[in-house]
Amino acid sequence: MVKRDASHIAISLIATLFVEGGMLYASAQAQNGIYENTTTGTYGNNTASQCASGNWLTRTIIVPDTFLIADVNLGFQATHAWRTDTNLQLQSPAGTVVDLLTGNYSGSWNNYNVLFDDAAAIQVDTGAHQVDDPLTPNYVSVVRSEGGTLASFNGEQANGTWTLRICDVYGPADDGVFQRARLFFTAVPQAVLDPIKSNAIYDPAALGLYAVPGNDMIYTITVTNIGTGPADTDSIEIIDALPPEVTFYNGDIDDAGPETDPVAFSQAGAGLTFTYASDVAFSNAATKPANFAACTYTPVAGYDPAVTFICFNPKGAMASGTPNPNFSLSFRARID
Ligand SMILES: [Ca+2]
Ligand SMILES: [Ca+2]
Ligand SMILES: [Ca+2]
Ligand SMILES: [Ca+2]
Repeated sequence: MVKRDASHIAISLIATLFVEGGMLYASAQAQNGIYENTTTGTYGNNTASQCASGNWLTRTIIVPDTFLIADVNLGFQATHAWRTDTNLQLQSPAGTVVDLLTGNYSGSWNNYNVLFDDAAAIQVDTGAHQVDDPLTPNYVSVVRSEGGTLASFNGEQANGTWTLRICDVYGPADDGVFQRARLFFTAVPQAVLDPIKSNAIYDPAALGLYAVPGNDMIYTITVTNIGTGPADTDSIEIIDALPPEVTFYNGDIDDAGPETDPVAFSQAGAGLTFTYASDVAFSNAATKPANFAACTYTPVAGYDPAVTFICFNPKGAMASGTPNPNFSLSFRARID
């Protein structure tokens, strides 16, 4: 679900855009962040039971960005003379825990310098990975977990504190030294809707009219999808507060011009449909209606001073792409 309150934007639009569903939220740069911990530390002198009871070396990685996870890989590097003593767990901000290394002390190979990736051809410490890991470059051996799968984190929010728990289940002959770990994300494509509101004097005869009381204004809300994915079908709701110094005009927005309804719609690449009768509603409430369905006022013909909010719900799944798709909604109001 994505919700963006357009009142955060420094324009006069007091609108709420709702974009419901799986494809929204993260900024495109989020997946380019570097989320890594390089604070070394010794882990060891545990027995299996101590390890299970939580006697871990702990390292955390903070993800400051907000996005949903489509895929995550974990880079992990530790020095160890008998590396399969290592038990490694990763816990997400949501609390999901996955074992990457189970501590089965099955082989004496030195060091881990791995990238855990569910898509890797081989499991850690099997096949071609039954060799010492070199320590450069970082995370050079691409392997699958021998415990759970990283896909368990898919669909979760990446933002927050990730925790690594590391222990040596077979001591005290040898300990390990944690060197570094890094999270690599692919974000779920998301719609990010950017609204702008503008106004212009209504002057169809080009008389050079001024924005003074008695004349009409055309207000236009333009919404651009600057994100990487489409908005969910029918999910866009815009609730705009009419400026207090104007009165909504419930008539033909452009008189003799080609429009016929009180609201004009246009789009570029957005792939939406717009039907005035079903996709525009009104409110005479003092405070912002909670959603489009709560806009239940029927305005009278002509100028109606009772209208306080105008509500829009264009239909379809707003597309993403290059150039960024956009749509515009215009209505008319008289300056009091
Ligand atoms: Ca060894
Ligand atoms: Ca992966
Ligand atoms: Ca050991
Ligand atoms: Ca007209």
